[in-house]
Amino acid sequence: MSQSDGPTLGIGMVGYAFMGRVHSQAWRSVSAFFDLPARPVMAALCGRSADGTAAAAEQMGWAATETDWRKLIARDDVAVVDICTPGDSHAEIAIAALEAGKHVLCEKPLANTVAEAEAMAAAARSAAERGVYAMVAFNYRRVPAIAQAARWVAEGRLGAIRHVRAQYLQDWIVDPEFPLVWRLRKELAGSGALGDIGAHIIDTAQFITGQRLTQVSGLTETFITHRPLAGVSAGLSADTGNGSGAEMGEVDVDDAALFVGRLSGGALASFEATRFATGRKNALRIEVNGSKASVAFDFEAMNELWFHDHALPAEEAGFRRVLVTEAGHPYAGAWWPPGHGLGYEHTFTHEVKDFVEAIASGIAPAPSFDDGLNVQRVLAAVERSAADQSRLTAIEEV
Ligand code: SOE
Repeated sequence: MSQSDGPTLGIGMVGYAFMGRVHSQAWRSVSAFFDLPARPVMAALCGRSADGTAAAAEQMGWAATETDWRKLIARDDVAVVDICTPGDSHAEIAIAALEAGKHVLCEKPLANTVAEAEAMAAAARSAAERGVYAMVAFNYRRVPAIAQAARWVAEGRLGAIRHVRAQYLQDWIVDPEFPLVWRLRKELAGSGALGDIGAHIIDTAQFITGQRLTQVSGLTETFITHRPLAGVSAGLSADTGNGSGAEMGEVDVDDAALFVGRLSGGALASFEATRFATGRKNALRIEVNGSKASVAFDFEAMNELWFHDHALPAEEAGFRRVLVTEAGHPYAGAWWPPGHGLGYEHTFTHEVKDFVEAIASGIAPAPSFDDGLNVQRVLAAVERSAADQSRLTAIEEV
């Protein structure tokens, strides 16, 4: 029986900017590469602008449009609500969708505050009892190399985990003329680099090690405190939305966050999330050092995983490159022959594949909203720590 004859799963998506585009690509492609228990149907796209949403739906392959997310949730042809909006609307939309019996995929970070995340997690736990599931879109768990690293840790290949060294390095706002887009406004994004990309390395570190952070201590900095005002909808683009951009607005979020922490298994961890790493575009990097072996990864070479086997004689040891494109590697077998490689968008296809399978099997997907709440609590702890300057020890000048 071809997939076109089998059961379907109506998808409704809210938002059609960068995340909406990459999620659309995932929903559009997943059935062509994975045999799913139900075929996703791109039923409706929701956005505030009727014209913008209609154009996006036409280009991205959505069958219908809505301009009110409440109507999207109410549609009978929508069984899954995919939330691709800024964080200030995640809680309201997700809770209403879950209460309406719709499965929810929500972009990260889960929310803009711990209180919102707690309410979302409670709604998800209640919904799961009714067979309605929720997942957070921490897509980097679905990079084959990162999933393979987690496998090796779980198999004991690295031994006792001693260190996690995680960075997420970007440089898209180094220019002081880059406008005050929504990712730079606390009321919309909740925080700056810390929540946007720091959330990813927190989840990735916890996913690979299978451990959770128990304590953190951090620093944050805002290097450029005022920027030209932008159109609210502008996400990553430099679209000021208001012509000259002469009027300036205060930046009320962090440009960079550095923090250290202890993991529940005793390892020490360091994290760096910055949008000012000039020359680094989307460098999610993580290195895990164990008593028996280490792994190292850089998203800017996302098909490669570096492995050091400490059991080898020192004369032979050192990090060797594993090309994570074999059929036996996570997800890779669904795509191309070894060596052809995958990209950023494939991680979202893997994400929706796992979500559809979880829904069909009645097994709650991961990362759950509880996992998202945990990350939210880490973010809040870093912010509290960074706000307490008394913890810093000044160095006397010579
Ligand atoms: C901007 O920092 C951004 O688009 C993040 O919001 C995404 O989560 C990340 O995958 C790429 O960079």
